[in-house]
Amino acid sequence: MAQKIDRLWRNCRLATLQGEGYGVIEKAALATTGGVISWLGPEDEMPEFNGGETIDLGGRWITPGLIDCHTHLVYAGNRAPEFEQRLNGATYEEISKAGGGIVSTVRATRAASKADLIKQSLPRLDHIMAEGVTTVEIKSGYGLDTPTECKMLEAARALGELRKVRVVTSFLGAHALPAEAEGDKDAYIDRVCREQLPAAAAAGLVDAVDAFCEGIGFSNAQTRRVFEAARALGLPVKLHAEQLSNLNGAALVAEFGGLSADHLEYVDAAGLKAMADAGTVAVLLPGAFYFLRDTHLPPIALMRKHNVAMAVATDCNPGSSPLTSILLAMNMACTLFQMTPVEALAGVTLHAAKALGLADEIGTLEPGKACDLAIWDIAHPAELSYAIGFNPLSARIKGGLNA
Ligand code: DI6
Ligand code: FE
Repeated sequence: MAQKIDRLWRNCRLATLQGEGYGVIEKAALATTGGVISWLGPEDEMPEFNGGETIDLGGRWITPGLIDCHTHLVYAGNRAPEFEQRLNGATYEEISKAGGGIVSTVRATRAASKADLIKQSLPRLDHIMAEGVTTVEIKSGYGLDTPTECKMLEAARALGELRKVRVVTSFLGAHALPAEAEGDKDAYIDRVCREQLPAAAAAGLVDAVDAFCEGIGFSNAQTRRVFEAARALGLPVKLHAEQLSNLNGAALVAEFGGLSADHLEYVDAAGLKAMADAGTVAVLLPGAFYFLRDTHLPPIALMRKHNVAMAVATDCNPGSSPLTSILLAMNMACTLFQMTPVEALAGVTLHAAKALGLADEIGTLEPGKACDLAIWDIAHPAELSYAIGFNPLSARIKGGLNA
């Protein structure tokens, strides 16, 4: 009996991201049933299907729906004045030490209602989704107290209800030191571990736990305490590691079997070796490198040598990466970091899924995975990394439906 399906896309080309390179299937078709991919392959090998609408794609390409696996897109206000200060000579670290930077966004985010936070964040999400993103990670970290951290995570979850996109949340209470902590980082980490994180986790708002391990953030020992609290709650960890200096954060997050270590401009071979052994993904954030006019490149060749999976994300945030384009992040990964277009595409699909612990559900085109697709008006997948500021998306499919 013919297999029952809901929809069939035919006369298309697939970049499955399975096997070698793009995992191309020419003259292909893809079927969906109940929101998952039920069949894909060359059209001339297609079995007989029963039911469903057929869509002729006229040779267009299908990739997995893109995944932005590192964003801070929920926040209030913006930091354009700080951008101006930096161009008048101040550094990101100086601004941070003078009470600007992250804590200025904390002031604005604390003052905003949840509804206002959603309203201000929605256009950023819409812009990201318009380039074929079907899953987005969103961090807290501009609250730095229990009510505001929870408000941010609730806003993030609400965005996932308002739009046809999967939202994955990360708790980032250890992002910066709030003014009321009066310089006492250890006492603040106590509150993160004993109050903020347990409260946010109990409310079901936390998919993973992140921290900012950095001179202007928290030490390796303080980060370890956050990870121990996460472990006690059964939550996976990830880390902003080695962005501006090397505090051995990569090895630390790997020790905890972490999902990802992110940024990594200053990571060394020992950190990468630990990540490779633990299966921890390197999340590269060229938008922050670009916007901070950083010159210290992440060691991409060493990552390849150690077989560390590399993801790419926008890091959408008001201070170091006001970027809402995953395609531009891919372009920058190629131009600034010399990643290849196939690495960039794997970085926003296959490896981004792994960085979120969702490799079984999304990130490649294969039967059984969610039917989250991006359909492109392109002649070759390298165009996705090549163009600057051009969006060739033809359709975005979430769970088998146009979204
Ligand atoms: N590293 C970053 O690049 C962002 N957070 C972090 O820990 C910056 C966040 C900001 O400046 O608002
Ligand atoms: Fe970040």
